[in-house]
Amino acid sequence: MKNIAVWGFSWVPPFAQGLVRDLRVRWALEEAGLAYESKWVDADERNSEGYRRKHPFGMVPAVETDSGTLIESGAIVHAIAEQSEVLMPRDRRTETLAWMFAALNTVEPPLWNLFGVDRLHGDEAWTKLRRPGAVDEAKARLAVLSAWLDGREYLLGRFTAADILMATTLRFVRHTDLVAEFSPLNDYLKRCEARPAFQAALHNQTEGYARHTPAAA
Ligand SMILES: N[C@@H](CCC(=O)N[C@@H](CS)C(=O)NCC(=O)O)C(=O)O
Repeated sequence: MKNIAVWGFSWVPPFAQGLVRDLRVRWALEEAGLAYESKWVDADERNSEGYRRKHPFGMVPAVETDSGTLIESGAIVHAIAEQSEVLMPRDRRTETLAWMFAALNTVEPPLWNLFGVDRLHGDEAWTKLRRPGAVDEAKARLAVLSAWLDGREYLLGRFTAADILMATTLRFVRHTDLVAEFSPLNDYLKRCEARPAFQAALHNQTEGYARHTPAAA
């Protein structure tokens, strides 16, 4: 993978900063030691024909490389991990992949749902009825995940690409105390976020927003 460009949103409101999924891709590239360029798309451009040729849904992240364009944060992190022993140990590829799917397919849906209830639709009446169930569903997943992490530094014991997807997923409920309620989970998230590669990725994403902050924001 060469000449890598990562597309993210040029700006998002503060409640979403540090959560947009190009963070996963940046983090994986930083862990793998692969250089990349940041490219930014704004709310209007993302629906343009030009951008939709990169990402058919007009979303981020999209990644351009010398061998083509990639979409879907999980698939992109996987493609990067395929090239990095740090992210996908050769003898534990299947396990790594299983936990990558667990992050995206089992843990992300209830956490993203709660994020939507609270942060995207919080001022709508229906959320009052929906929220208790959404919290219960998130908690049920977090309880199991926390038990798995009790006594493990990372999902597979050692750090892999699965931790990038899991930790960024846990951040979707950073506006609640749900992660803090489970100390193995809380320690895990802090451990992941303390990694220099995570810090570099967050810095690169946030720096982009600082440069593009709308005058009225
Ligand atoms: N499953 C996709 C989801 C991508 C996604 O939801 N991206 C958000 C930013 S984090 C986005 O572009 N939202 C704009 C929209 O929903 O149209 C992935 O993991 O890449």
